[in-house]
Amino acid sequence: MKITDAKVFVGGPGKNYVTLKIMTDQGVYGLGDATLNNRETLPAAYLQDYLIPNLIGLDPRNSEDIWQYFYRGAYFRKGPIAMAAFGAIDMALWDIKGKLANMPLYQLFGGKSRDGAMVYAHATGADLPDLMDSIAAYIDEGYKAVRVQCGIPGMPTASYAVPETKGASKDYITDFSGIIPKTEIWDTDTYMRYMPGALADIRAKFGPDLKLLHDVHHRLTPREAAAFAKAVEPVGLFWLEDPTPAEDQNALRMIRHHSTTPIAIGEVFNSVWDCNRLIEDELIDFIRLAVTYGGGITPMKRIIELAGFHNVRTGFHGAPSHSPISMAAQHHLNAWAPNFGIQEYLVLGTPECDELFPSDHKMENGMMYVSDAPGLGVDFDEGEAQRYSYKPGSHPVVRLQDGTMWNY
Ligand code: GCO
Ligand code: MG
Repeated sequence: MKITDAKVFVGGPGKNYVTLKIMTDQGVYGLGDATLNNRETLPAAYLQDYLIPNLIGLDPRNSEDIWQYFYRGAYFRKGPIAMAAFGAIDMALWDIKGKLANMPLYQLFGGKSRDGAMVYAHATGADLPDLMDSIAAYIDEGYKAVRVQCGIPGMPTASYAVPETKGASKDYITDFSGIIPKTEIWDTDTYMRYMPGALADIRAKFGPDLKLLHDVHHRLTPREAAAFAKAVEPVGLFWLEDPTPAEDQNALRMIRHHSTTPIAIGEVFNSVWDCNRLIEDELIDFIRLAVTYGGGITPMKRIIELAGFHNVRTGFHGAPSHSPISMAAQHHLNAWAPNFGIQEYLVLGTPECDELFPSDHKMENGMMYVSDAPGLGVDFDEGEAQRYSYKPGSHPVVRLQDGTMWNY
């Protein structure tokens, strides 16, 4: 069996999805997602210029060897652009494998460990009452878990994920007004004084059962993060996300020494070498790599298994910049992984998106039910794809009040 051709499409309804389609001499094809948010043309070029010419003629069933061929063959290791491109190829090869076996992917991983996988939604508000309304709306829709972010009184500008005005929404994933990012101004003291009390108010209003998550979006130093994690302990968060940037894996030790608040990290990681110490030294509770930036199903299965030995559960990144193809790969991993924790899932199901990526993965009452169709269980309508093309966009950058560059 041989790979005969592969194509890359960039575009989609309100997003620049990077979709890879690998064709074979037996008529079976596979799909992959290489979307690297706001840098989408780069993995697309890597695929087109280097990887696809090397794929032609290879046996698509040898997904392990093909992954090693590209990873080791590149000489330069890791990096989100390369890993997103390798990830798309790997997903597509697993899709082909599942279709050849006539089995949904979760069966090839070891079968189902649960009926449905719990997901969390994003509740946001310009201020705390606005956020409370947003949380209540998600509870009405049946969600069991919500991530909560709100505007902070006294903060110079609206910050991460938070709209400027009540009732408004904000596309903080990609702002299509231009390639030059807007600037948000951040003040850590204002955040530290306000947010623990706001989280306590949310817990008091909604009671003990609702699973509450909060994303710090890399804004604190390790010492500040430790103080914050300790202050919010009584709230009983399901997780505190990205409390501090984790290029320095050792930084997480400070938080662990001072608090039992569960820590989730990893949406910007792209290799086991970004999180091996975090996992092995049990400094985190949830690992958030996405199957796209993580290099595909092949390396992600290894990370999940390593995490399982250390009581670290999964909580994969699921921002809307991931196409339904990589989300499908995550639905299959979530159905199987014995150490599954939760899945971030932001409603992708617009009619346009469903027409471009038909599938029968189903969301019901805050739970995701994986499709039983062979392979990834998601298709790609090339006719529909002709309606879309690449549109430049950006997400904000962050500075402190004195102008110092900070972390978005
Ligand atoms: C999340 C993330 C996203 C990122 C986005 C950047 O928890 O979903 O923090 O909101 O900001 O993916 O591209
Ligand atoms: Mg996040």
